[in-house]
Amino acid sequence: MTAPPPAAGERQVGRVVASHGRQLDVEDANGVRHPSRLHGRQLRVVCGDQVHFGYASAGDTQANVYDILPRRRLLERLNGRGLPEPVVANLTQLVVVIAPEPRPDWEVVDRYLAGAEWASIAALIVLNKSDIDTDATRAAGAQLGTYAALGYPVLACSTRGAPGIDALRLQLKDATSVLVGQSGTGKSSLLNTIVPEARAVTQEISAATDEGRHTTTTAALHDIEGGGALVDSPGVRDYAPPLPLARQIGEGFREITAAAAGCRFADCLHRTEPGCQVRAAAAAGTVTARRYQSYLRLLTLVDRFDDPSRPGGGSRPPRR
Ligand SMILES: Nc1nc2c(ncn2[C@@H]2O[C@H](COP(=O)(O)OP(=O)(O)OP(=O)(O)O)[C@@H](O)[C@H]2O)c(=O)[nH]1
Ligand SMILES: [Mg+2]
Ligand SMILES: [Zn+2]
Repeated sequence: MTAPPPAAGERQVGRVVASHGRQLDVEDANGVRHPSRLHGRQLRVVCGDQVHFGYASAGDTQANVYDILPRRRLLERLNGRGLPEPVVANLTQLVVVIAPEPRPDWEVVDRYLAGAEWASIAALIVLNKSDIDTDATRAAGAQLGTYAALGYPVLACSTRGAPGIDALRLQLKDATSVLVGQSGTGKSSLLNTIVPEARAVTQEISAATDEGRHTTTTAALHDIEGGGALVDSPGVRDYAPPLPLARQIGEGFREITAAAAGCRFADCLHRTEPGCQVRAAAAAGTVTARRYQSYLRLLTLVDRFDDPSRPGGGSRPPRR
């Protein structure tokens, strides 16, 4: 749809539905899209942001985005220097998409979930491509049981006819959800199934490497008929959320938080401290060894970014 440009100087509130560097698509209150550019060098806008925008003069083909309204929840990632970068703003739910192919990287799943816990964002896990009838699918399904036991909603679905899409629709209703996960798990395919008008580009996984090829390169937001919005995001090879202090890392892992209540020391990091109930639980299997490893590796990452003598170290701004 094309809109008559608003009168020069008039500013309205809109929502960023796509962002390609400094070029944006802003949707106004009537659902009309306005190609826009950032006004001001310092502005850093992401998909999902609420912004003030308007046309500088009548007849302009592009609107200007002047500023960002306060963000509620924000999905962020750590860049290589250990600095947080915004990915999607004002979301309410993180949907971690895995598949039998490419093989799930569970540490990436744990990091998304930990980031969601630290940022108070609801999260669920979706096993897509459940139409593929292989041991890999069954193994992934079994791992999902661990997460269900922790209270995370989990569901299996497929964009190729097998059941599960209705359950996913129900989870997405009235929420602003972002699809995240490894490249090639079928995030854009899921978006196209839920919002057919989106017509997002999808692509076969490269057969040579069994690695997704990062088909989606920018996040884009689409309204879901009947309520809610869905953001498709580029796949990742690896992911780290912004990290809290070392003693707060455990709060990203529900079972570690629960077991930590029994540790001898209140500031126990659950590494080698005596009287650590988390380590005991990991040895006994009530905390899965794999999740415990994910926890320890995040702690190591905190050490690295806090150590100024290391590359990228000491660059982390103080948090909380
Ligand atoms: N068998 C099967 N294949 C699927 C399913 N969903 C998606 N695919 C295929 O998986 C491949 C990758 O799908 P995409 O939707 O492009 O994956 P993506 O997660 O968006 O990938 P990136 O944009 O790179 O992150 C495509 O060849 C899809 O046709 C499914 O439910 N079953
Ligand atoms: Mg995609
Ligand atoms: Zn402990």
